[in-house]
Amino acid sequence: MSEQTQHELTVVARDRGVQDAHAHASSAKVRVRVQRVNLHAPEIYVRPLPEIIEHAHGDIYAIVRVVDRDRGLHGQIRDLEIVDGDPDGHFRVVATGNPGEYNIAVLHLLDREAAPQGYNLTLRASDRGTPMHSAYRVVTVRLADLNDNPPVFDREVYDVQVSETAPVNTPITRIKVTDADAGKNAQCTTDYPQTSRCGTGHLHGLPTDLLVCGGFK
Ligand SMILES: [Ca+2]
Ligand SMILES: [Ca+2]
Ligand SMILES: [Ca+2]
Repeated sequence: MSEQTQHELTVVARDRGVQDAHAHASSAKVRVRVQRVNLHAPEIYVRPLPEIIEHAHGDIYAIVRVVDRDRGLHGQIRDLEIVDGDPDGHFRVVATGNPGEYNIAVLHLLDREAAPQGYNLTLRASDRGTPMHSAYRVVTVRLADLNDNPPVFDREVYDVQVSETAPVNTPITRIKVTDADAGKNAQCTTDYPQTSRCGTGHLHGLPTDLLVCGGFK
């Protein structure tokens, strides 16, 4: 579509001759070309998934539609890019083939533990107008947790000494277990399968005391 529209006017000039028979008239054409202006920045509309489960092959996280209210070249979309929020290149914008429609594709498996807050992808859409206009939109990607981490003790071996006369409920040592997952996937319980003399504890990433539950005699 042309970036300008043209209007043509005819202008007639007549003199004021004394008698109509001797009046003269001339005409000229006035051509007016109206240059289109890039008035609007593109508008970005996003339809994302609610969340992605980590380590799942998601392929596509969101469908993005970009529109521009200008006409002609000023209203055509040059590109849509991820300009921030994805330093390791986990996502990519892929054109669908439909004008102004793109997918945000997941290139690599996502690890919730590496990005517990998820991702805030900043999208930038630009038109082909002059001067070029751009618009930005932040898309939040939430990662759902998968139970892919075991509990981890803060030590492999706890060497402790305790008196054989230690009364019941005497603290022996403090044990800490952590789990890098989230929610229930990170909640741990402990027990002591090799002895009945010690109690059990419930850990949520916090230290717990191992107590004397029976006599050591
Ligand atoms: Ca525009
Ligand atoms: Ca876990
Ligand atoms: Ca996990």
